[in-house]
Amino acid sequence: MQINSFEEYQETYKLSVEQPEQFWAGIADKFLWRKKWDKVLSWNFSEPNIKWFEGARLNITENCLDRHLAENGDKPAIIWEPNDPQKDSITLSYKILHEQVCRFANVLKKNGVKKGDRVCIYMPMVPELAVAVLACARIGAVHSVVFGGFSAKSIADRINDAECKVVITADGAFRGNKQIQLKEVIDDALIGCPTVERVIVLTHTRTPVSMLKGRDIWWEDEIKLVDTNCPAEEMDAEDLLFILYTSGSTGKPKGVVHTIGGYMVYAGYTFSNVFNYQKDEVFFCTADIGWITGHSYIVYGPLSQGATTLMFEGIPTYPDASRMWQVVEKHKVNILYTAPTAIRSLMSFGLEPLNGIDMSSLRVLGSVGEPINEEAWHWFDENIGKSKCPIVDTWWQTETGGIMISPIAYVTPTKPSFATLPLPGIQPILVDENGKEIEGNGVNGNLCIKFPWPGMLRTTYGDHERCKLTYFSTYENLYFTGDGCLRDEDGYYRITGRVDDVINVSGHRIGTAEVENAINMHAGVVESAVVGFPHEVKGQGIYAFVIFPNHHEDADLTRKDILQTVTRVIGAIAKPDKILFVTGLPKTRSGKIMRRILRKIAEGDIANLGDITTLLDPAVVEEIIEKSQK
Ligand code: 6R9
Repeated sequence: MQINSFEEYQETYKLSVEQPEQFWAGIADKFLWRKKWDKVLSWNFSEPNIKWFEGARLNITENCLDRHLAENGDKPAIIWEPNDPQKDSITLSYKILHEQVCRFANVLKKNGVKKGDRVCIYMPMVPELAVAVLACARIGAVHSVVFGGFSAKSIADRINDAECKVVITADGAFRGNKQIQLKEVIDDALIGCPTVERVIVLTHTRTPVSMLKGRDIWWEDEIKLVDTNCPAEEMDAEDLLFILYTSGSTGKPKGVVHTIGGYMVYAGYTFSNVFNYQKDEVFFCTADIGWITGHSYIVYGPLSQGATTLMFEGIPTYPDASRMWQVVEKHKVNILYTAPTAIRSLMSFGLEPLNGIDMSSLRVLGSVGEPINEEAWHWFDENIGKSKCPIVDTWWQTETGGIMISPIAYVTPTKPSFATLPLPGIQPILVDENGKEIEGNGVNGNLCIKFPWPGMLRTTYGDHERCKLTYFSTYENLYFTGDGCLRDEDGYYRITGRVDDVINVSGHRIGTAEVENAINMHAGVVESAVVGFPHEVKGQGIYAFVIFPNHHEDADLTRKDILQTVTRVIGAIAKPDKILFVTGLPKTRSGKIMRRILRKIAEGDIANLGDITTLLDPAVVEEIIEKSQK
C-alpha cells in the first residue's frame, strides 16, 4: 500500500484517476471486512449522494484492534504522556486497549446505548478518550466528540442537534497550569438537553463534582460491573461512524458526517503513505481528539495500521517551552505531526529550549491546520528536523476525512509553504468566481475537488440540504473547499487561506457569523462585524467592530464584558483579539456589511480599500479608520 518513489507516485496517481474504482478496491482489500462490497462507488454531486463500498460489512474496531492481536498484541498501541511531566506515562498494548474498549463498550450497552444511537464525548486527552471513541464504534453507536474548550451552550447545541442519549465526560482536565471543570460545564449544558439519559464520568483531576441520582454514574464503578467480552457489531460500510461539528460561514456549526468503510480506508491509506510509517515507529500527532486531525491521525489512521500512537495531554509550553521536544526525546518519537501555530509559538522562545535534547529519533515532520509561512517551515526543518527529515505540509479539512494535498514523505520533493501535490485518488481543480476551470500552471483560484474520494463527508447531520448548499451548490458538480489556492509553475499547490467568512485561528475554524451572534448577545451591543487579521503566532486573529452606543466611561471593562459573553456563548477559543467601538458599519445600499473594507482596515492596509462609492454612508469608513489608528 505504500508508495516508495516519485515515479511510483505518478503511476499510482494516473491509475487512481483513470480507474478510481479499481484503485480504491485494491487499497480496501488491505483491510478486514466481514463481507466485501457489491459495488465500489456510486455517486453524484448534485444531490449529493456518495456511497463507497456499498454492501460491504465490517466493524472498524476489528481493523483497529482485533486484527493486530495475533501478531502484535503486546505492541504499544497508545503511549500516553500526561500534562505533568513528573507523573508517569502510560502505555497500552493492543491487547490491553482491546480489552478496555470491549469492557467500556459493555458499559455503554448496559446503559442502553444501541447501534445508531448518538453519544457525546467531552473529555480530556487521556487514553480513556480513545477508549470511549472506539467503544462507540465497537457497538455501532455514533460518536460526537466535542473539544474541551467549548462552552456549555456550544455543547448543548451540539448535543441537541444530534439528539445524544449519553454523554461521556470527566470531572476535569489539566491543561498546562490550568484546570478545566468539564463536569461542571456539562451540568450547565444539560439543563437544556432533554435527550440525555446518562452521563458517564471518569475521575481524572478528582475535583469535586455534582452527581445527579439516576443520571450520572462513575466510569470506574461501571467497568467493574461488566466483562471484557464484546463481539463487534457488524456494520454496513455506509453506516455512520461519527459526527464532528465545524464552523462555516453561517451562524450555526454543522455536524459533518463520516461513514465507516470509506473513512477507514482513507484514514488508514493516507496515514501509512503520507508519513511513510514504518513498523514499530512512534507517531506523535499533537492535535486534540476533539478535532478531525485527532480522529484521523491519533485514533483511526494509526490504529488501523497497527502503529504506535502517542497521546499528549498537555500543551507545548508547559512547564516550559522545551516540553514538546522533551516528549519527543522521552518517547523516541519518529514522526511528529503538529501545527504551524505551535511551531511559531515555540520559535519565539529561540533555540535555548532545544539545548541538550536529543531528537535524533525523528524521521518525518508534518504540519496541518493552516498555511505554514516560510520562516516557520525553515525553522522547523533546520532546528527540529536537522535538515534531514522531510516536512509534509498536509492540506485537508474536517469534511475531507483525511489528508488530500500533501507531499508523501521520502517520495515528493518538498517546497516551503506548499502542500505540493494531490494524493492518489484526489482530483483538485481551480475555478474562478463563475465556476469556470482555470487551467494551466502559475494560476490562482478557488479550490474544488471534482471526483469523490472514500473519506469525504456524506451529509451534514439532520440537514442534507445544508450539506448540498454549503459544499455542492457554489459550483455545479464540484465539491467546494472554501479555500483559495495557487498552482505554481511546477503544478504545485499552495493553499492561500479561506475565501469565505471563516477565520482560521491557531488552526481552529471559527465562523465570523458565529462570533458576531455571540457578541450581539451582549445586552448593550447593537450590531457587530467580525473579520480576521494577520496574527504573528495564531496565523489569524479575530477583529471585532462593535456598535455599542452607551458604553460606560471605561471602554476596557466593556471590552472584557464582551469577551466574557463570547466565552459563555461559544468558548474561550472564539474570543476576539481586538474590539473596536464604532458608531456605524460600512454597508451597501441593500444593507450588507462590506467585510472586504473592514478586513483591509483590520490588516492596516487602508491605502487599498477599493471602491467605497457603493456604500450607503461612506463617512463611516473614515470614522472607523481614524479610531482603528488610535
Ligand atoms: C485538518 C484541518 C480546515 C481548513 C482548510 C484550510 C486550513 C488545513 C492546511 C490549511 C493551508 C494546510 N488548512 N490544513 N491551510 N495549509 N496544510 O485542519 O481541518 O479544522 O476542518 O480546517 O484549515 O483553510 O479549509 P479543519
